[in-house]
Amino acid sequence: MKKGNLIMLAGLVLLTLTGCGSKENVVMTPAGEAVITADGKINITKENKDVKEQKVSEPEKEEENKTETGLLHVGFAQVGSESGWRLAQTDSMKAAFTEENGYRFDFVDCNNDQKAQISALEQFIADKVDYIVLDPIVEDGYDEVLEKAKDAAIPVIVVDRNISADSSLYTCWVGSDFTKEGKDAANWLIEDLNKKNRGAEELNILTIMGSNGASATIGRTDGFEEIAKAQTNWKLLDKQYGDFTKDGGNAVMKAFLKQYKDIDVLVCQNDDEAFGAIEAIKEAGKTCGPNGDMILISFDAGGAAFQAMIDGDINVDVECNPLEGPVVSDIIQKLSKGEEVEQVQYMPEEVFPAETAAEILPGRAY
Ligand code: GYE
Repeated sequence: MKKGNLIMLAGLVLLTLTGCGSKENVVMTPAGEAVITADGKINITKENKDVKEQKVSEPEKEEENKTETGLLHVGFAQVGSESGWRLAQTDSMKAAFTEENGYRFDFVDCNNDQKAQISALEQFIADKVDYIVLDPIVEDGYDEVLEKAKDAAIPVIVVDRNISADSSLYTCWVGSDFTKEGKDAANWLIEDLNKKNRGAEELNILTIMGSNGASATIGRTDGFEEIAKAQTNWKLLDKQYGDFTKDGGNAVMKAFLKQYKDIDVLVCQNDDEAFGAIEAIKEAGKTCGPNGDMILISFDAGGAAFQAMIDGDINVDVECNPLEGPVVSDIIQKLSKGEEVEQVQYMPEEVFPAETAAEILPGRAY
């Protein structure tokens, strides 16, 4: 028997004999057979044996996490692998949470399925991980599982997308200001049109949104529309979900091209959707980009999108920074030392118009 278990056993026996333990407090002898109940009687039942197994196995598990391996056990419930941005964020997390850096890292790709994500979180809680990292697929519906993590005293760090749950249910959040990204896109459009003396032109605008319920979708849509609705000559014709994928962007754009003959601006809420839309636009014999038939605005600003700007297909890309691994690791290190961390941390981000792409691409990290 381990030293920790012996101490725990002695403590519980003492509690029991001094009458401080509740009637349900039952303890096994080191041999694992006899049970001493609160009233001092020795009892052997299958039921009690089960209780013993629960009580004594908890500290054993903790020891396994922290002392035996010496590693901090972190579980990451990732959204999925829908986009280039997502793969860059996964790489950033995996590079930060290595064994050499002192971590045991459990990575779960939840394939854009909230139920699967909640199960992954429940498994992390059952495994008694030291920290949970959650990138929430949608904003709502995590309250109950976060309550369970809180009851188990497992700190939860939310990354990238936001959740609607009360902030007392998680330790902190690190990610992007999606509403600001949406506003930045609209403000870039105002400036660009003004530079070209097109500020007063009637504009037909279409949006391919991300996935339904994701805070990245909600923020980018709200931010863009807040500015757009104040421009009396801008017409927001339509918006449809493209699920942040190339296929989704392609399908929505094909439908838009059938339905709308006069498109001035297309907003794609991520680069993958933009790549799918560009294919559909070209197939339809049309063009997009700085010298094209329509202005194309994208979000994320990954390397492939810089190339598409250089190739003349995208007008501007609003950056969304996926390099969250080192930031989250730093938060966990601080928490482990008992230090305070910021409740909300935004990633640094910029806006990249096509004319800056050739100069900037070589220095990009993703
Ligand atoms: O823009 C998109 C990804 O949540 C910010 O999700 C993220 C978004 C990102 O699939 O490419």
